[in-house]
Amino acid sequence: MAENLTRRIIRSHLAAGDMTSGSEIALRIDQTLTQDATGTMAYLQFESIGIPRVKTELSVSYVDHNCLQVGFRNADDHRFLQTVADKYGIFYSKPGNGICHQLHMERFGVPGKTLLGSDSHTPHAGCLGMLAMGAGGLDIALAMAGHPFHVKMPKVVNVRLIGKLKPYVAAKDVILELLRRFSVKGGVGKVFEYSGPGAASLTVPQRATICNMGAELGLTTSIFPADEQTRRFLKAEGREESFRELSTGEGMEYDETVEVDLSSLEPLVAQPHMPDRVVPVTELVGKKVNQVWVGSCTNANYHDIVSVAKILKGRHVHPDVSFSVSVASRQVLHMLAEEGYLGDIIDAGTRILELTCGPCGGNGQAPCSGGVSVRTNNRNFQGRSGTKDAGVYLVSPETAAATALAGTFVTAAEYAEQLSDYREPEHYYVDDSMIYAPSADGSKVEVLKGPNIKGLPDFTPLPDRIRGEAVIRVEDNISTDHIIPALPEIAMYRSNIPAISQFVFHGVDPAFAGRCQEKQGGFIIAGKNYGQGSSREHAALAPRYLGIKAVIAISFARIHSQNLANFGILPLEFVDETDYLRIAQGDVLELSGLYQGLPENTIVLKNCTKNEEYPLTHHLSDYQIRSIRAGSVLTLAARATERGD
Ligand code: MIC
Ligand code: SF4
Repeated sequence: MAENLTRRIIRSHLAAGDMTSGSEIALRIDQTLTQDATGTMAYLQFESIGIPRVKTELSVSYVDHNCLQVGFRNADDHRFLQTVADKYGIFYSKPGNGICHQLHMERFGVPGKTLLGSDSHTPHAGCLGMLAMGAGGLDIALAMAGHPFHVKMPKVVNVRLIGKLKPYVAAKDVILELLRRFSVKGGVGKVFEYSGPGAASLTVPQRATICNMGAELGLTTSIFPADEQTRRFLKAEGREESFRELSTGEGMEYDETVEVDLSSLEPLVAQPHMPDRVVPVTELVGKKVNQVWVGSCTNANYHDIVSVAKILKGRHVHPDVSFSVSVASRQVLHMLAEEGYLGDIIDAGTRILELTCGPCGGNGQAPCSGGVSVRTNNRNFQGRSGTKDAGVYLVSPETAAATALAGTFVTAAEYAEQLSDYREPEHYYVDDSMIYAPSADGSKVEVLKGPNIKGLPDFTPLPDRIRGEAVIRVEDNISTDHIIPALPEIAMYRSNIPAISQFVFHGVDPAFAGRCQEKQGGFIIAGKNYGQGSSREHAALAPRYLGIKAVIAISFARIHSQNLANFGILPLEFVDETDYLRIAQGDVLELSGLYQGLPENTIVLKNCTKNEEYPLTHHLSDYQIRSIRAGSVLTLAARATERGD
């Protein structure tokens, strides 16, 4: 049996480690991407490592998240990002050019390469046969400095697709079906590698939607073969020379196989407040809707918006619905304008938004109180939209457009005819004039930092004994949106850790930051899958600033546990998950003998209030233990640079 594509790419990029699933490997990274909300920290960290130029084949800095620009902070951050990119050898995509994942797919992704991005939806580029992973900004900074990326060797699952989608059933319904089957925890420690005749029938942008939202399954990443579809897409982008054939599936060895018959799928919807609360749209037919938004990196590509335009053409949005569209890239917007589709969308009574993430992370378009909002993005955690008591429902663009017209949930089945003649363009319009190449010699470039850009906090080394209170106890599936919301009034402090730390658990327990300051930090106690969702390292950095020393959970999401370890917070797990229930907020807890107990994995948590002991475990590598002891990965990396390693 031949080796699968994921393992082939890993093998060809392996810097260290043993490729047995679950053990730590170090991977060479070819390309990196950042976006503005995580990029500011990533570049401050890169600067602090002290290297004159990035060592990757390609690094790109996109600006797409924090673009509302209420006050000076976002604009200052953008200026910082542009100058720092120019100085250190990074391409810079200006705000207005589009959303990072869509742009990377269009202009830079290359089959067979590795990509690390400071955004959890970086696996989007798996649509091109790349091994693309999300990580915290610090991991990206280290990758740009030439360090390999440390990750657990994943299990590889073959997702065999057979059959063909009906015209009103979309790629979004494929990934919603997988979320329905496997849940938001189902993909942890795994890669989904797609194969089969159904996969061959999907275009690159359709594959992108599926890979993108694999992040919601908790996957390390997702990948499609690089085949004729890939060649056609790269050719249409004027980049056929980047193509290289890479197959998946038949004759290859996998840890598991799953089959999905595309022809059996019907339109699906993820209900509030979790992407895996999936039911058929037909179950909600008749339910009134207040708002519909088509947009985001998941579903605002050319095919998506053309389908929306075809459904809207000659019709008008329901009077009780606020309908908005954000296109994912300038290339797509230009084509829609030229081909008349934009006119059909405007005529239907649509609010046209900027080419950014926008409403996805609550940057504008918050729904009305108790509202029903139907969206095409990937996450619907409570409060993420900006209205805590609103319910966000995730659907395909086709379902969204049909629903906007009806004013209640409906599928796009009645538009099947209009949708069935879609063809991918032979040529995409290409205009890279909003992507700036860096200066050949960056030594004279001045990096401009506004007053909102604060330096990095100090990372003091880990003591052998930690004592403190359980300052909060939270449930299962706490996302980073619960820990540090992406809302604009908070996200504008992404480059200012002291300020953003005041918002930790803002929507869950607004007294948290004050309590931490009063108690000088302590412990977070959590249920399963703690830290799912985004890659934002602020969900670790800000608690660390508040004095949190360990998070003790039943289990963790991959990127977040890595971020905790990067910044010197211990991610520890209960051996007996019922012990989670024995700890109450305010209990005084103690961990001792850490220097010996961490390498031996024999840590015991003492509950001094109840006089009980709970055995703990961890999945930290030796490298992570060393970095936690040193205070952070950054401390270790800076030492290595000083030594000239
Ligand atoms: C998200 O979709 O949650 C975000 C906003 O893109 C985050 C990144 C961030 O918090 O800046 C992500 O997915 O990693
Ligand atoms: Fe932007 Fe939303 Fe995509 Fe995150 S998920 S990159 S906020 S569009």
